[in-house]
Amino acid sequence: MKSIIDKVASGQRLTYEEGVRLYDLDLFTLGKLANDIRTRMWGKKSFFNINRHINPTNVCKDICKFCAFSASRKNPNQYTMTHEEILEIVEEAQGRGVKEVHIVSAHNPHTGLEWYMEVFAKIKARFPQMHVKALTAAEINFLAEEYGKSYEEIIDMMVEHGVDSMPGGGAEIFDEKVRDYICKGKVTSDQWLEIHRLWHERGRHSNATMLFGHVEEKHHRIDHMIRLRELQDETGGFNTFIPLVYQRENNFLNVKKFLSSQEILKTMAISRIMLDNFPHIKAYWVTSTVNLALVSQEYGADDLDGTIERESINSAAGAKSAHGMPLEEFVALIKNSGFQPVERDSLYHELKVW
Ligand code: V47
Repeated sequence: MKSIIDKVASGQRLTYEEGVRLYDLDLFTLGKLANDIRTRMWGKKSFFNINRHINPTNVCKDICKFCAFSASRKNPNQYTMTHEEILEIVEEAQGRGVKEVHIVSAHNPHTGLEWYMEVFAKIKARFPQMHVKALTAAEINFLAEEYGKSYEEIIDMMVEHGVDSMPGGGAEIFDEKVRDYICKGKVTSDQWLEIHRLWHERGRHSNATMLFGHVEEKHHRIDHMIRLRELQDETGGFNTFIPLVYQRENNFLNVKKFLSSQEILKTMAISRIMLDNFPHIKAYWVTSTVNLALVSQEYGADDLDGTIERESINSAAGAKSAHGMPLEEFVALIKNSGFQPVERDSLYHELKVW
């Protein structure tokens, strides 16, 4: 173990095997190693943005066992927003100072490709300053398959219609066996990585998530991180890694075990250590709880996402995020935990130190 600790302390990259062994370290040793890296990179800064999540439809062709958001036997209330409804949300949000809309939908085969794409152009035409973060690799794969297009063609359309950056959703867990069990038929791991590679080749940025705390084992998490690290070595296009804690309510995975706070913090710290080429690690308060996200700032995380305003995917599965968080409260929580709240734009340019 000492050699692994020495390697991390001297800034050397860990192998897959060493990454798996990190889980055997005690929480405080891991925290210290991760916090040293975080402090070297960002000092006491904790980044956030003023954003609005919009989930325009929950009608989905795919069946992911962990998902409580898509309309199904457990969630019979289907909805699909019109473009006007989406634009009204963006208008109200802009009025409150929101600078990014994060738009993620289910895979709805009834709307047509235009419904997905044209709303971005309409947003950009009416609100040119608004950053549009939209379409996960899972949605892009769905649109390509459904409408007989290549990934390149869908990505060209995104660029033409004004999408600025891609969110990190749909990555789940890359291990093929686990993936087959939790979300068979959805975008494969290789496809997810390929789509992000193509997006990065256009000079664009994206994020990467990892859904953990369900049926996967610890070594699957390390494998997931290594696959991301390899792509990042090639493209440098990822901004942030976001470990998403699995929420257990209203879905078909039926996981009984509870992930301990200790393991969530360890995973946060291990992400910071393993992903030495990712600028940011995000503690997404929606799935980790606010308090644990604040503690995560001392375990490698330097970003807390944002105010969110409304959120449907994770809150459908039990997260306490349906109504976001008021800006003043968000800033006060970061300050009270001993960190410096830095409002950023979607690409991590610093806008205001609060
Ligand atoms: O891809 C679905 C996850 C993701 C559950 O890029 C669940 O900045 C926990 O990707 N328990 C969507 N998670 C959210 C997402 C995201 C969130 C915040 C920031 C960014 C970013 C991206 O939510 C899905 C899926 O992995 N999810 N069901 C669940 N039961």
